[in-house]
Amino acid sequence: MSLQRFVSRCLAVAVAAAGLAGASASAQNKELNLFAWSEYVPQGVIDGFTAETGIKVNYESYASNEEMLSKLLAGATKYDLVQPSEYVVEALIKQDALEPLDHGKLSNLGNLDPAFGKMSHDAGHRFSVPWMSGTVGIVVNTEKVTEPIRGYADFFQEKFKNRLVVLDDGREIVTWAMATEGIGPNDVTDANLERAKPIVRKWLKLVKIFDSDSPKTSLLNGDTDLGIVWSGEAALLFAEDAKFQYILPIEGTHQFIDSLAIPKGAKNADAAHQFINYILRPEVSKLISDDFPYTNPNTEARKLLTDEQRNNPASYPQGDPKLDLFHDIGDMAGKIDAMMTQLKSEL
Ligand code: SPD
Repeated sequence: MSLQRFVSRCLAVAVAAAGLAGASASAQNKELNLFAWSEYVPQGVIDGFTAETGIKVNYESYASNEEMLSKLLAGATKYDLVQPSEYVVEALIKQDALEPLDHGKLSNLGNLDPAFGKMSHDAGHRFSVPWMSGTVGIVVNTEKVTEPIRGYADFFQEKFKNRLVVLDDGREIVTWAMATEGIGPNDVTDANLERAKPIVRKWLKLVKIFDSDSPKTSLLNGDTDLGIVWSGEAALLFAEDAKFQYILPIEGTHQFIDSLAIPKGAKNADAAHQFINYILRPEVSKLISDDFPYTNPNTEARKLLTDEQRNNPASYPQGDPKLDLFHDIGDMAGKIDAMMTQLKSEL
């Protein structure tokens, strides 16, 4: 065979291979398996993305970081995009469980508030892009509860037994108990867990409903009068009726940053990048705020919000509240789970 024929045959093989690879890449990126928090992703955003790109989005939801982690790390299903909070992004990066983001595919990254790119869990958005930020705080139905409620110690009182809804989230609950002892949210040690344990035991007996999906529901329908909830839930309550006041506990509370990230080995990583870039558009990000009014990390989207949205005290807190991000606490997370399971089994 002549050299020329050999080269042209090699080229033909290479082109065919590239065609096959392209075909399989495009087949692969025609769907997106999104694993995200419940009550957080508007159907309109998913539909808009599909209409524009032809990519079908399979949205499966979870109610806690721990639930997401256990399914993700079990590896049974392959997700293309997950939505962990800051301390879980930190843990997943340490475990080398995330794909680095290709910033060349994220032309809308510059719309984000630069402050979010300086946070230690993922400085420079190497692996994650913020979806929404928020706080954990107290909602008081002021028509039913007239005494001042300033923090966790005021909230968990015997007289409020069976009138309380709280998040069903062990790390959060333990943090509240530690805060009443002056212990920071990231100082989770065996000794500090032992200090928190009797407090949590007493508190759990006062709670009527544990609900991380939609804690606003029981407050709205009058089944509970006080709640410790995600700020976006509180913002929806306030927008519905100003009798629902949001208080950031004086002992301090969690500021969370929930972000999109691509698990290592995701089959549809290109579709995942397209989705991330799509939600970074100001008008799309505003749609998320319209349905789920957390703190929008997108500077350009914030400009599109109404005054009513920007002035909602749960979405955009005023003053100088004591807020902390959570950090990865390694094996102590399992110890919190075990303690919470034991205390709940005593109820
Ligand atoms: N329904 C959406 C709730 C999002 C809450 N994310 C924060 C988790 C911090 N533990």
